[in-house]
Amino acid sequence: MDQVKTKARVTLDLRAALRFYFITDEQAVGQSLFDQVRAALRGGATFIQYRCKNFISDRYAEAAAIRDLCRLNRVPFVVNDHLLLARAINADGVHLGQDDDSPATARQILGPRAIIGISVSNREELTRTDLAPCDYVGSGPVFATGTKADAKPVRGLAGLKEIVDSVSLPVVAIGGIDAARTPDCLAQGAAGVAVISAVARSEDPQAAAARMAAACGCRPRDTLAAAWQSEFDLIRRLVAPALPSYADHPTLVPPGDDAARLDALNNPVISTDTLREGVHFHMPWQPPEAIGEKAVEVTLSDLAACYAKPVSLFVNLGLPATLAEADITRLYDGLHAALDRHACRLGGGNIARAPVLSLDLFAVGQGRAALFPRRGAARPGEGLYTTGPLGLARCGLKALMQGDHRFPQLVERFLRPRARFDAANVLADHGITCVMDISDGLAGDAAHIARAANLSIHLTAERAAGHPELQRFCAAYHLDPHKEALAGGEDYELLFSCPPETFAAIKKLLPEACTVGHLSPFDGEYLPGLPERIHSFQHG
Ligand code: 3NM
Repeated sequence: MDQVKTKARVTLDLRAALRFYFITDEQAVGQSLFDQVRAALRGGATFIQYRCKNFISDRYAEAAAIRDLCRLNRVPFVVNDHLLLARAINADGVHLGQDDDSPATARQILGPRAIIGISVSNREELTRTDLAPCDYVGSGPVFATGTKADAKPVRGLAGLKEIVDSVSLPVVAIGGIDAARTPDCLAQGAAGVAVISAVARSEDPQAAAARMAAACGCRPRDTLAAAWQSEFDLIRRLVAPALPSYADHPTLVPPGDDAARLDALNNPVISTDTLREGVHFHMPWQPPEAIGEKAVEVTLSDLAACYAKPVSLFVNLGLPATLAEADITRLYDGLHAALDRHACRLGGGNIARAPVLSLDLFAVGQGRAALFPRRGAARPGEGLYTTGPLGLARCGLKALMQGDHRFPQLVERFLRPRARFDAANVLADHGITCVMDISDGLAGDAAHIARAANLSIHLTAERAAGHPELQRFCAAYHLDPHKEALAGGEDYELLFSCPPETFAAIKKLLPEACTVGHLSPFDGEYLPGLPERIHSFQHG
């Protein structure tokens, strides 16, 4: 047979991900499709296909929940047949049969990054299939299957090998496969095996999935559910990297006892923060280390805004049972890295099960004796300023969600903001008394100052929107950079007010600082003339 070669779009990662491919079974009794996927993932499935021939819109929420579960586990999630459902649900891709929409149409609708799979049973189908837009081929039935009513004639291992040898795309074997038959399929050069009944119709789907994972040479997923029995062990391992550093940190008894003891702190300053998956961070777009780092930075940012030097941080972690233990360790790697950066120590904390990953953080810092900035200290006639450009993090998240790699500085700002202790020191040295960090967006945070000081603020965010990459991003996506700067939260720059001549001196030391408003006596509106409605990140 002629070799049907196509340009490989597929990365090695996709080939590896196809190893243990689970497909949902709408005929299975007593188990929802969500339950099936959860069991398959816990057992070690590396790829999930949502197959629901009788899909009706009532099932949308379940399909979306399965997608989220796959994202949480970093396992690709594709939809069988329903191209528009794949698009609506923002799946990672689609798997098409010979009689479905064409791969070219799928590529057009789902975009360049989508995973597109196509079923090819035999030589005749291969010659009429346009493989160019495809990323992988599903080939079967290798063995007799009772699961697919309209299955083609059985092709056997030789038929599978024929397809594997004819295409340069990874091939997934399907049809009547179980753990015992898996090695034979892989021996034909298949990248992986796809199964329905071997997992979904087994007495114990998770154990069956673990058997399949073992046959595929994949490790069972090391989830917290498995690690939970050794909770104290987990805590010890998470805390261990910090312990050597306590030797030179006299203010603290290290974690491990019932409570931490801080030696007498002059002017203690305390702040708390909460971060929840799906609200404050998003596992699909943020690596666990970055989530850990950011959690620390945003909590310490409140201390920076109060001129306090960080001393210790307490972390209460809510962990979903589906989270891999390796991801928790990576989260703590990020946490320790950020704590080290600020010479801050982990004071202790707690771990509990939770429906989604959540972090409640509590920071203790040492304040300055004579200076504790207050929002209400702003005065009419002063200018309002930030320590750097705004809107970057907001647009960085948008770029990440689009899979657009052209804006690294924006993405970096979203992923790894830094608490501005450097800038806070400059402001403190200039005696600035009204400071806060920008976490909810300039408009929202300026309103806090206006309310606390009972004055009106005329915002002018054009200069804060001047970052060249932000300008390029907004041009590419037809957005107004001014609005992005006004609405964008999570930049964690400091917002402060002072007389213009003081700002001139500060600007010499913080060249990125810029004017964002002017303060005047209250005229009936806190933020007069604010353009349209500004959507800031307001979390309930
Ligand atoms: N497609 P089981 S065979 C969905 O030959 C499907 O393309 C096939 O189910 C093909 O693992 C099949 O229970 C059913 O045999 C696979």
